[in-house]
Amino acid sequence: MQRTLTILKPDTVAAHRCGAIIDRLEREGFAILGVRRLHLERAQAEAFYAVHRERPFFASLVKFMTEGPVWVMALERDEAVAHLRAVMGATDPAKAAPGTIRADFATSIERNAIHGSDSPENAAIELAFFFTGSELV
Ligand code: 3AN
Repeated sequence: MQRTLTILKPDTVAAHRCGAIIDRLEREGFAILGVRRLHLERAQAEAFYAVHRERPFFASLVKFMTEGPVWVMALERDEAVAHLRAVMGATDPAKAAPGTIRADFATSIERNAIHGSDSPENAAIELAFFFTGSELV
């Protein structure tokens, strides 16, 4: 079993699509070990996306991620990191395969509905960013 972190982004929360996406995740075999609904502060979003600090879209990404509440979830299943990435689809919804979450719910490369950790190493870092170990049951 492996754990990964997902964020249902402000566009998903505003569109009331959290339930639809969670239904897909559960049908894909993910167990939800932890859930938090929170409105990220600017410093939190900047820290979470620090790896993208030099990218031209960084300021816009931080503005988007702080525009409204998000749902942060810790997920578990076998091959959780790779499987979540497959179920999410490509970053750009125009390139996301049919049937993926981003193909169905994202509206642009920025407003792309969902985040998923991109490696087991980053999953561990991102899980610790939002949850203490004892919170994940
Ligand atoms: P992913 O979310 O698929 O792992 P990353 O980590 O490359 O993609 O990008 C993090 C986030 O930054 C994306 N989810 C998206 O919201 C935003 N983003 C990525 N690339 C672009 C871009 N070219 N223009 C605008 N926003 C972008």
